[in-house]
Amino acid sequence: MPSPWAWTLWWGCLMLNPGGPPWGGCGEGGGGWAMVQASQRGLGTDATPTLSGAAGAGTTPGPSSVWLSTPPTPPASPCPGPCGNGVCDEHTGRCQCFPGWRGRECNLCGGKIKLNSTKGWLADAIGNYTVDSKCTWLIESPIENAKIRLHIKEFATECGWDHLYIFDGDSVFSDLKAVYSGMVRHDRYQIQRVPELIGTSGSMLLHFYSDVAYNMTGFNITFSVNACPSERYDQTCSGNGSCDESTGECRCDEDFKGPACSIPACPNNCASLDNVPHGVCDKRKKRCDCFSGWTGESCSQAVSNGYWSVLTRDDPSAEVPVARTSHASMIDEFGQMWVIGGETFDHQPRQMVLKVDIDNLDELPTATANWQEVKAKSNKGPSFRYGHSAVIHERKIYMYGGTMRSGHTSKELWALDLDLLSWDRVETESGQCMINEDHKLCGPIHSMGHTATVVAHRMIVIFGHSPKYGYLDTVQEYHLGSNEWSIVPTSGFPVRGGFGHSSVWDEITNKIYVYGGFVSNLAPSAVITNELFSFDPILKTWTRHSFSDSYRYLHSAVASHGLMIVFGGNTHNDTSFSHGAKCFSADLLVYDIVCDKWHSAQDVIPKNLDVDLARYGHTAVLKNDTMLVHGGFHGVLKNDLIAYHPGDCNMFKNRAACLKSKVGVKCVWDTKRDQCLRHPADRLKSGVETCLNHEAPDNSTSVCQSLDTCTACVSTTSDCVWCHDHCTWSPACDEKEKRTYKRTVDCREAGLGTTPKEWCGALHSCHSCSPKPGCSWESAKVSKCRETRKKTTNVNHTEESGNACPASCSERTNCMNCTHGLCMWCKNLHMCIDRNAYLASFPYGQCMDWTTEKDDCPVPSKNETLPDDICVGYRTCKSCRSNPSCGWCDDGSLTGLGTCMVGGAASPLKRVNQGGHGHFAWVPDDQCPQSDGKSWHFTTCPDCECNGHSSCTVEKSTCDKPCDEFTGGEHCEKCTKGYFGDAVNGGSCQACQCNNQASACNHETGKCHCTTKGIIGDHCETCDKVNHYFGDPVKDSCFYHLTIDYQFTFNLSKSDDRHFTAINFKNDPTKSDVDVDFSITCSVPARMNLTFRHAPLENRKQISEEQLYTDVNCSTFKERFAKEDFSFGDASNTTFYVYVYDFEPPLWIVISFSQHPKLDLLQFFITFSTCFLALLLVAAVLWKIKQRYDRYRRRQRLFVEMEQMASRPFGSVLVELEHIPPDAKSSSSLTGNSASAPSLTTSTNLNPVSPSGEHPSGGSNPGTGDQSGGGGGGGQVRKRKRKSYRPSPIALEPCEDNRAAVLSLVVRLPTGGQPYAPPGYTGIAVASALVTLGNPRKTSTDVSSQKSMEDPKRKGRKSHHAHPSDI
Ligand SMILES: [Ca+2]
Repeated sequence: MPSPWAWTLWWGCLMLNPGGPPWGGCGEGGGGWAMVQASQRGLGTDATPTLSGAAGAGTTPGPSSVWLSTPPTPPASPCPGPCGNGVCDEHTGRCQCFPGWRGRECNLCGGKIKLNSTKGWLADAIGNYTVDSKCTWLIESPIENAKIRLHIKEFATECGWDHLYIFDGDSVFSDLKAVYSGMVRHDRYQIQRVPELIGTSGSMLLHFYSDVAYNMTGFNITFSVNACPSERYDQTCSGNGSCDESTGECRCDEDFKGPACSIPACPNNCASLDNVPHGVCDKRKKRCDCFSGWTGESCSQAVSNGYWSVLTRDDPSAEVPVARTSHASMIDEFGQMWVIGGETFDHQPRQMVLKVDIDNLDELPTATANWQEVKAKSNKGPSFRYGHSAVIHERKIYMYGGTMRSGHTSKELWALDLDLLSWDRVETESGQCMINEDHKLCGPIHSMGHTATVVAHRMIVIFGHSPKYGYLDTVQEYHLGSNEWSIVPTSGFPVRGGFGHSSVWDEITNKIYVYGGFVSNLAPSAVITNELFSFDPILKTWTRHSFSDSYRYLHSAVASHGLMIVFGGNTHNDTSFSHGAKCFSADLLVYDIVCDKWHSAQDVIPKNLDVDLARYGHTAVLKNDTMLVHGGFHGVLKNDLIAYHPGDCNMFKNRAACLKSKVGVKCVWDTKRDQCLRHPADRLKSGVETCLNHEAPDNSTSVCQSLDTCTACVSTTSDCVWCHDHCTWSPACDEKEKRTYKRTVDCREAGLGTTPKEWCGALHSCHSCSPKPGCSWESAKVSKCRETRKKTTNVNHTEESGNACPASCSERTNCMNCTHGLCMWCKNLHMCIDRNAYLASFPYGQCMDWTTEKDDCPVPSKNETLPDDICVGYRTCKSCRSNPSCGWCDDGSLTGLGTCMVGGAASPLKRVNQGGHGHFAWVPDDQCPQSDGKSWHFTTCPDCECNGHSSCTVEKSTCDKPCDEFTGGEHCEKCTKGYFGDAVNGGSCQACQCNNQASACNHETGKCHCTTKGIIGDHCETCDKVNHYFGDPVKDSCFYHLTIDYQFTFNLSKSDDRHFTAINFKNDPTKSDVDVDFSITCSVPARMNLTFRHAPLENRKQISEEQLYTDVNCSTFKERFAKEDFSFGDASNTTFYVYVYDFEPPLWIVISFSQHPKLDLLQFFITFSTCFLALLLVAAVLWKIKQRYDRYRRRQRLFVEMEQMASRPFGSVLVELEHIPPDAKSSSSLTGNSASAPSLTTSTNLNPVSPSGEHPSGGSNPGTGDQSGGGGGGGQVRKRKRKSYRPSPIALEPCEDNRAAVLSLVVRLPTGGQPYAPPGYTGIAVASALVTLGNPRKTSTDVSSQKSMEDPKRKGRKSHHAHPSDI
C-alpha cells in the first residue's frame, strides 16, 4: 500500500502532466522522488506537497490532507513566465508564491517557513540562487522523539561566503550541526561518503545566507523522519540493505557494511586493480584479511609504498571526542598526543585538552586511539579558543593567541604543565620591539592563525592575523628561558604575512619552512598563496623556494626525513567559480627540501579508504614517522584520526627509481653500495646522490625577472642575481661587464638594501604601517602605507605621527560607526572587522549576516542597554520574522500589537553565563507567557495584524474598518489623510498643520501637500517668491504676478503637482487710456472667479475685492474691461485677481492681460500692399541689371579666349588647288592630305576630303587584303605605311585633360606644278591642329568609326591614325 507521501507525489505527477508522463522518471521505479528531482530542475509546481505542509498549518500534520486543502491551479496564461513554486493569479497576472518562495516567478527561496511533514525537500532556488538572499527553514518532526535525517542531494555555493547553517534544534542558538559552503556535492564530486546529517532534537533549523557578490547553483536537500541512512537519496540503505524503521538502522546485505550499507565488505574481492589477490575475504567479519605486506580495505595498499589507515577506538562504547577544527595537536616525548582547543560549533562548557593514547601504531590493522578529556587541576584556565598555536617544550604546552568564543582575539600565553595538568598564565617580559620613529609595537600581539615552532629554547611565532594590525608579517620570538617576548627584525626576501599557512622545522637544513596561507596583498585585500619560504632562526633571514602548483590555506604540514608533507586545506580562490579549486581539499603534496622540488603524492591515497579525507583546519603531527591527521572541517566538523605511514626506501633497487620514489620519506642513493637509503644517511657523508638532476627549473628566468629589488632577487633558490639594475637568472648575466650582486650583504653595501616598498604596500592600516621601519602612513588623498620619504624632518610628518591613527575597525562598537569607517559589521556577533578580514575572522562562517552599508544597519533602538538584543529594531511581525534569530510576541490584544524578541520556534530565549570562561547558554525566557494571553510566533505571524488600531471581528485576518485613531491602510499601518505619524505597532497619528492651505500631509513626516500652486513650506506658510508668487498664505493666499501684454502658460503636469487644486493670479494694468483684454484657457474642467480691487496703495488693505465673475468655467474665457469703468494705472490702481480652482492636474492654463490700441485694418492693408509692390519693382530692376552684367561677363571671357588662341604663332598660306589627272590621284591626294592635315586631324580619323575616306573599300589595297586575310592587322598597317607617305607629327602637346592635344606637322606647300617652290617662297610650313586623344569610337563623328568596325582591315590603320602612341 502506498504511503500518503507517495500518493501525493503520484498525484502531483498527474497534476503536472495531464496529457502523459512529461519525463521518464514520473511513475517509474523511482516513484515520487524522480518527480521531485524534475521539479527542482525548473518545473516545480509540484512543490505543494511539502510546502503546504510548510505553510504553517501546524495543526494538520501529514502532507496529504494539506495537499487536498490547497488544490493546485492549472498553469494559467496571464503571468509572463512560469510560476515555479507558486500559482498564477489570473486577476493580477502575477505569480502568487507558496510560503517560503519569492521572486517574480516564485523561483527563489525567501523568508522563514516551517516544514512539518515526515518527508520533503527544500532548495535555494530553481536554477542559481541570487546574491544577498536569506532563507530559513524550520523542520519539525510530526512524530515525537524522532530523528530528522537530512540528505544533501546537491550543494555548491561560493566557498567561504555563502553558507547554509544547519542547527539541531529550533533556533539559531541551538547546536550547530554543519556550515556548508563551497563545493560539497555537485555532479559526481562529493566530499562526504554518506552525505547525511541527523538531528536528534525533533526539529532542525536551516538558514541560508548569500552575500552581495557571486552566486552559484545552490543546493537541494531532502529530509525524512526516522529514516535509515543511505548514500543515495532515492534508495533505502544505499540500495544494499533493508531499513528497520523502528530503530532507523540498516540491515545490510551480506556483501555490504557500514551504517548506510555503502561499503563493500570486500572491495574488489581483496585484489588489486589488475585482479592479483592480496588477501582473502572474511565474509563473516565482512572484511579482507590481507596477505603480509598488503593492507587497506581491499588490501590494495602495499605497506612498503606507504599507506593510509583510520585509527579506531579501542573500546567502541567509549565516548567519542568532540569534533573540532583550528585546534592544536602535538606529540610529547612519551608518544602521547595532546589536542588543545579548537572551534567546536557548540557552546557547551568543555575541557580544552584531550589526551590521546595511540597503541600499536605500526601493527596492522590493530592501531587504536583512546581519547581522554583532561580536566585541568587549576582553577583558572584559558577560555576555549581556535586559531591559536601550541608547542610542547620540556613537559609544558605553551599556547598563544587564538580567537575566543566571544569572537575576540587573544594575545595570551598560557602554559599547561603536563605532569601537574595545571594551566598557568605566562606574563612575558618585553624584549625587542618594532620601532619606527615614535611608533612602537611590542609583542605579544593579539593574533590568530599564526604558527609557532620551538627552536633552541625559543618559540618562533610566524605571521598571523590581528584584529587591529591586520595580516601580520612579523616574526615574534618568545625565549622560553628568559621569558622575554620580542618582535625580531628580519632580512632577506620581503615576505607578505598572513594566516592559515603551515610551518615546519626541518632539522637537516635547520630552517623553518613556511608554506601557503592567506596573505596580505598589495591591493588592500588578501589572497591565497602558493609560495614557500624558509626562515633561518639564527640569521633571521627569509629565502624564497620553489612554488607549489596549488594555492591553499588552513592545511597541515609535517617535515619528515627531508620532505615536507602537506595535506588538505582550503584551495578555493576568492572568485565565483572555483575551476576545480575546492573549498575542501584532499590533496597530498610533498616538497623535497633537499632538491627544492614539489610533487603530488595523490596516487598513494587509496580510492576506497573508508573516510572523508577532504578538509581544512585539521592538524597533522608525526609519531614514529607516521603522520597523524586529526579533526578539521568540511562543512561538518571532524573528530577522526587518520594515519599516513610512509614507505620504505630499501625496496628500490636502482638509482632512478630510488631518487624518483614518492613513499613519504626522502630516499637517497648510495653510489658505493648501490643501495637506496632513507635520508639523512648519517653514516655516509659522501657518495650519496640525493636528487635526480640539478638543472634549474625552466621558469627560473621568469621567476628572476619578476623580482624588482636586489634583496628579493638574491634571496631565492632560483639562482637569481642582481645584474647591475635588474634581476636575472645567474648564467644570463655577464659578470665581466656588469656589476652583479649575489648576497643580501652585497645589496646592502651597494645601498640596494631591502626597499620597504613591498613591506609597506602590504600593510593596509595605519596601525600596522606606522611601527614598521621604513614605512609611513599617508592619509592625504588615498590612505596608503608608503615607503618613508627621505625628508623625514618635515614638520608635517611629526603631526601625522603619534596617536594620529584613527580607530581601527576592531575598536568600533556599533554598526553605524563601523560601516562609516570602511569596515564590515557582523550583525549576529556584534563585531566590527576590517573589510579584508572576513575569511580570517570567520573561517567557519561564524558570521551569519554582515554589512558594509550604513543603510543596512539594524535600526538603532532606544533601549541601548541591550546591545545583544538584535531583534529590538524590528517593529512589525513581518520584518521580525525575516531574521532567523527573532520571533514575535503578540500581546494578546488580538490587534496585532507585539514585540520582536530573540528566540526560537518554541519560545523567546535569553543568554545566561555558564561558569565563567565565556561559556554561555541560551535558555527559554518567560517574557512571553501564555498565561498572560500572549502568544509566540516564529515562522508565522498573528492572523490579525492591525498595529493596535483595529481588531478582526468580522473576518479572521482582515482588520475591521475604519481603523481607530486616524489610521488606515490594509493593516492600519499608516495615518489617514490629514494626519501624520508612525502608526506601526501602536504608534499614534497627529493632525496635519497646514494653515488651511492643505487637507493632507505626508503621513510620515507631516509635510503638508499645499493645494494652491505657489504656496510652499512644511506648513504651507510662505509663498514661492523665487517663482514670482507673492502674498501671504496665512491670511490670504499667494498670487502669480502676471505682466501686462504677455501671455503665460502654466503647465501643472509634474508628479509634484498632483496635490494642487487651485492657482491664483493678479495683474495691475498700467496704461490709463487703453481698455484691458483678459483671456484664459484651461485644458481640463476648472472653475474661475474674477475679482478686482481699486484703491490707493496705502489703504488698499481696507478695501475688499469686488466680484466680477464668480464660478465660471474657464475652459475658454475672454473679456474686455473698458477704461471708462475702471481706473487703470493711476494712484488708485485697479488690480484684477483671478482664482482658478477645482481642477485636477495634469492641466495647463493659458492666461493673459493685455492693453493694445485698436488696429485700423484698411490702413494696414494699404501700407502693406504698397510696400509689397515697391519691393517687387526693385526686385525686377535688379534682375534685369544682373542679366546684362552676366552677358557682358560672357563676352569678356570670349575675348580673352580668342586672344589666347591668337597668341599661338600662325601664318596664312594660300593654296592653289590644281586639277590632278586620275592616274596621279593617289600621290597627289597624299600631298593634299598632308597639306590639309589640320582640318583632317581635327575631325579625328575621318577624312571627308580624302578620296580614300570617301571610298573605304576602294581605298584599301586589294593586294594587301589578299596577303593577310583577316588576321594580323598590325602587319598590314606596317606594310601600308611603307608604301604611302603618311603625315607624322613633329610634336604632340596633350591638353590638361589628356583627351585632346595640339598636333604639329611639317607640311610641304604646293609648288604650283613646279618641282620646287619658286625662289623667294618657302616650300614647307609648320601646321598645327587640335586633335582628340583616346578611343575614336567615343568621338563625335562615329559614323565612319562604325564603318571601320565593320571592316577589320581599316581598323588598324584608323587606330594608328588617331593614337600615335598606339604604334
Ligand atoms: Ca556570494
